Amino acid sequence: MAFSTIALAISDHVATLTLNRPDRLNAFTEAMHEDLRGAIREVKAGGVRTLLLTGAGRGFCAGQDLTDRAGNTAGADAGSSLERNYNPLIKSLRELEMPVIAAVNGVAAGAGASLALACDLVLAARSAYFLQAFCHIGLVPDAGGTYFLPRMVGQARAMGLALLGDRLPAEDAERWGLIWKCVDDDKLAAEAGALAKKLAGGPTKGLALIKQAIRAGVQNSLDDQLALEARLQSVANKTEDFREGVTAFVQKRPAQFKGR
Ligand code: LHQ
Repeated sequence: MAFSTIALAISDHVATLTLNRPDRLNAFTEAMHEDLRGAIREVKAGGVRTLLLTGAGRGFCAGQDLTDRAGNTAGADAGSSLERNYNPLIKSLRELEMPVIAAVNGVAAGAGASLALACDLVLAARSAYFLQAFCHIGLVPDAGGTYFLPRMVGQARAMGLALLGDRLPAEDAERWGLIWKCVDDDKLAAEAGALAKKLAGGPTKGLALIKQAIRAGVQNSLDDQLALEARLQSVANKTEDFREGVTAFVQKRPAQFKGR
């Protein structure tokens, strides 16, 4: 499928999805949402074992394109745009049965920051920053922002970020536990690529179950979480990759996981 606002490259079980409107810092438009739906369909169609999201040019994503008429930005109902576009996007990324990595190459603002935070692992270039831009235009953090932030950095920091809308540099984001890792700008693409390759060679079904368990652990009681771990472990335990992992351990060789 050909896309006009993003690029999708699939190689060695890694899908690299690049937001590609660099002159607008990759801000979301209605057309981009349509492209993203198509790309996620392709990723789910088979063979992909890790998704890597990044941005073209100097930004990662500046959130909603505030000039996109089709996106009903000014005057029309932002809530319906969220229900139609953003909420399904965030849910579909969270539910993908494979690791999803964000390589944040530059500013991640508004819903662009939420997009990054919806990913399982976030790497960011040292010069990148996260910006809860919503308060500057009289809006509420959306696309999951008010869900992710307090869970990831606690109430005090979430409130400060959302009410003040100051830039949070990548190094602080790492220190605060908002992201996995901050790396030098010139190393971001290589590090993110290496991470994606490593994860794509992993036991994909088991990794998907890990995502599910860690997410549920944030809200479950200990009893519920212990029960969930038992259920998920019986699923993991029936995969071909589990058998391969144990066999490889016994035979003292690296495991060759197939994602099955
Ligand atoms: C942009 C944008 C942009 C259009 C940069 N739109 N052109 C909202 C409403 C409805 C439905 C659902 O959800 C939402 C959620 C949201 O995401 S609301 C938050 C929307 N985003 C923002 O408010 C961020 C606006 N952008 C900025 O504050 C700055 O551009 C940042 C801080 C991101 C980057 O600043 P600079 O590095 O100084 O770059 P710049 O401002 O010069 O931007 C470069 C170009 O990109 C510029 O165009 P130009 O023609 O002058 O070169 C900007 O106008 C354009 N651009 N963000 N969101």
